[in-house]
Amino acid sequence: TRELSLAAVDLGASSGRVMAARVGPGRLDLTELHRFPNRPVRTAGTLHWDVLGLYAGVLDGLRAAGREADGLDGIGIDSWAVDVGLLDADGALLGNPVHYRDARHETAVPAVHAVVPPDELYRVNGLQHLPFNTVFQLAAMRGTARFAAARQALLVPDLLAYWLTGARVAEVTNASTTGLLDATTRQWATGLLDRLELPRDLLADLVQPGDEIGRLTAEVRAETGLGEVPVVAVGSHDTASAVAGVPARGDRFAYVSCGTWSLVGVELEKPVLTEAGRTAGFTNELGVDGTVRYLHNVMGLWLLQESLRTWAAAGLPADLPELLAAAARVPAFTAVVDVDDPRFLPPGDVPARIAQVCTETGQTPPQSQAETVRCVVDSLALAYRRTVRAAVELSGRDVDVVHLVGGGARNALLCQLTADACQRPVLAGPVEAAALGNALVQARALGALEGGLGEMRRLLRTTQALVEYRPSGSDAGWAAAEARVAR
Ligand code: ADP
Ligand code: LRH
Repeated sequence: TRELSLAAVDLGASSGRVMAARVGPGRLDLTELHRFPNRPVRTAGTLHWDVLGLYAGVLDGLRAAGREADGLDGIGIDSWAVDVGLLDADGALLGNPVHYRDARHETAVPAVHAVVPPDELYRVNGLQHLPFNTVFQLAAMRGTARFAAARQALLVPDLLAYWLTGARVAEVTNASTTGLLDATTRQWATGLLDRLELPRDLLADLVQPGDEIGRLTAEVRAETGLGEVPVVAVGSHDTASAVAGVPARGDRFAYVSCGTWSLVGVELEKPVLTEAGRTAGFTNELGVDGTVRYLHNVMGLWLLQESLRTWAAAGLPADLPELLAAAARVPAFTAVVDVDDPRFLPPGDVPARIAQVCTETGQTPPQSQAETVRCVVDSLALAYRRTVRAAVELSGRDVDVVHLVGGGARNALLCQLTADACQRPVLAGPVEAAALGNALVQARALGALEGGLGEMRRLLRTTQALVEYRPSGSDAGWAAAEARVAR
């Protein structure tokens, strides 16, 4: 075993980054080489991802990685889930991938459920019902000229890997977010595809984290100055990489992968496909090394991001650390909302929507920006409380600690309130858990590390700085606040 230089490409809904990792026995260093905003673009009524802009950012980052490290041993790519690019018979991209926050997907929900009722769908795919799951997106596109020309649908990391290597694959952790993967057999659910009249060959062959996807093409080598570097499949769903990057000891832990979304749950060996889990909104996504990420999508820091965007557009202060400092001085539970209210999903004036929900639930709406931020942070901690409790009850896995990873680990107010709300210690960090999980899977595949997730996590614990928040205060305030959030 030797030390390797790796590039971890991690595309979140708010920004993309290319990180350089040095990994070997006892060593795990991560440096940010290139970060670029991920700004959705609306054209002719449809919200898109600017996927060519993102790919250009990836190439810039890889060029920098090659320069800094004097060559690279491997590249891994992870991104947000569910969204796909359609390729025509020549392998050309048919338009920009549609953003999961576009409202059109949900028009197909009744049509899909008419063919496969929701409880039956869940028994096969084990997925939390979200109106933008790929199965609904594809059904919504049926009948369009674009769909008629499509021969293949590639998830975003697979699309980027295709452009880098020429190889078309479907990495399994991200495939598990489509609604078209059988949660039990872990193969494409051909029965579902047939019933929904979606062509089987629309989906590429599955690969596992650790498999080599291909080597950089001559074109990419010329663009980046790199050699024939392998692109290695990682947990290409960012949440799969982030959970691999949780520095847990043993299996009695819950996690909050806290970025644009907050993915809250536990890690299991086998899926839980119960009706109780379905109605509670729990998903069985696949993780690295055959694990199951039994979790619920909580609306997450999106509520803050979108509030800041609204305020900035109105010329109001929009500095997050300053607003959080002000929110820390607002009394707790002035107002609380159910962050999972579907009205918060689409882009728009989130502070106005929060005010409306408060009015509907008989609470005085926040009177200032600081009160709005406090309402969001209290309400997120409250959602983590009920979700951790539900994950424990539904899975039977007890937990002693909550690991909070991703950008939210920088939010000390949120971390402390999460410890208070969950009545458990919170271990915050690493912020770049997804990039670390990405790099660790590559490092093992390329021979620089041995062992399973336990060994990877041991390396994380010995190399990454973590902050512990102890639970404080009484549970009574949280229990009362919980009762106020009308579900
Ligand atoms: P994604 O991967 O979904 O794009 P990240 O994991 O990068 O998201 O997290 C971004 C979020 O992290 C921001 O929306 C913000 O709420 C939070 N964050 C980033 N920096 C800070 C900071 N200095 N203080 C508090 N929160 C922060
Ligand atoms: C987080 C994430 C989440 C998905 C959502 C679409 O970035 O991948 O796990 O549900 O984006």
